[in-house]
Amino acid sequence: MKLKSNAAAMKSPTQQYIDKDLRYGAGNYAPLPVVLARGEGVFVWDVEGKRYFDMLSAYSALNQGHNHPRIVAAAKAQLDRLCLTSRAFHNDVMGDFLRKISELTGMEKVLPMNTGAEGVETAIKAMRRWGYEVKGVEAGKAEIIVCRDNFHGRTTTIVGFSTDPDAYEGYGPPTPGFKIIPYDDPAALEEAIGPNTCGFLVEPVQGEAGVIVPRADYLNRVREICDRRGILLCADEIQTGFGRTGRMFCFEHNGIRPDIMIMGKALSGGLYPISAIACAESIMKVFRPGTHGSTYGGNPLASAIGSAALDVLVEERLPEKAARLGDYFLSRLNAIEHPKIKARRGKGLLMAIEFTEPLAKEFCKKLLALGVLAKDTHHVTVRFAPALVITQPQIDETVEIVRSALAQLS
Ligand code: IF1
Repeated sequence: MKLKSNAAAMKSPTQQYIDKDLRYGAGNYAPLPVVLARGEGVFVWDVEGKRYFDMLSAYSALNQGHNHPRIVAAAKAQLDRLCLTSRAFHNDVMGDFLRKISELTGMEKVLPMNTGAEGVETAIKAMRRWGYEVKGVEAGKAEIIVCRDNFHGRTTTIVGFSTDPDAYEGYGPPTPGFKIIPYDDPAALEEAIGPNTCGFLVEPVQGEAGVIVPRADYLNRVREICDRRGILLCADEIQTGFGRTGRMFCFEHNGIRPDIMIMGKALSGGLYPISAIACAESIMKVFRPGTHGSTYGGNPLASAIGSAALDVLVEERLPEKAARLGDYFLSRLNAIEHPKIKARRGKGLLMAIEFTEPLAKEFCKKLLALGVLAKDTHHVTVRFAPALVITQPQIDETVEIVRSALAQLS
């Protein structure tokens, strides 16, 4: 008894927290050995009081920065008033939230859900029903085209059309009705479309694949093909949306609009899981009472948080900031010389360094020791995606740490 508590006392607070996670948690993640306790803007602090630059921003959920005071205040005010009603009744917060999404996206109708994956599932249902009810696809035959190396979430249907074995292996049988084509290849889309095709689901920049930015006119060509062939273009803006790439939505760089937009992550500024799809009434009308829903979707707390999160993006002009500071950040990364860096790329404040060999994890561990949090993907790539509230001096400081970590690489 005494021995045991002595042994526990000798462990660092960090190790004690980690031990508990490992003891009780499922092994579906392999986090870096840091335990975070507080966040503010671009910074987080661990349980021992050490400060880090957060270059992951919860995979772009924190575009507004950790614990943005305005979003936190909106959440607290709503917590004291009303949190959940279910959609069996109206609430006095959701309407304004949906109006703001409609105005930002230029889409007539909005359907709120919770997680990104649910948003994607909602879009899949919308495309299929549109296929049957509007396009006239034969019952049970609807087909959706997706891209190789996609990441759209973790449900069984979504991982069923993943090409990453880590994501799909052992979870079959896959949901039928999906066709996989190469990314950034308009000709492949043209060829894949058949009489039963109802839509094309695509990420404007592939995040998990390693920040793969397609050719500049890719989305324009995709838009033209979808129009001409009569299928829906559905953009997954869950990671690229809300200012991350330098425009409010990434497809705005191309001056086009998808038919269905899926959003999530920064829609809540990191306070709560909120997702949504937005589209024209002619598509959204396929959902009638009882045909889709969610207990928490559009709840008053989520609506208040989402409403404030959108106000912050607009009023602090975060998309413009991401464009300007993203160019600056990437130019600073480009100025670093290192024999093992193969590529540096990005759009706005969504950037990545790719190594010539699997050094990404080791690099992230060096960054961690020096006070920068970043995440490796596919062994060779490290993403940099700070909160859009980051300042130029903070970028300079981060880049100096990146330089030091690179110098320490074996
Ligand atoms: C995890 C990745 C990023 C997404 C796009 C839908 C979803 C995501 C474009 C689903 C979610 C997250 C999930 C998270 C890791 C992260 C991720 F590395 F796995 F791929 F960001 F790049 N569409 N991406 O990026 O949204 O249901 O999670 O809310 O650990 O799975 P969700």
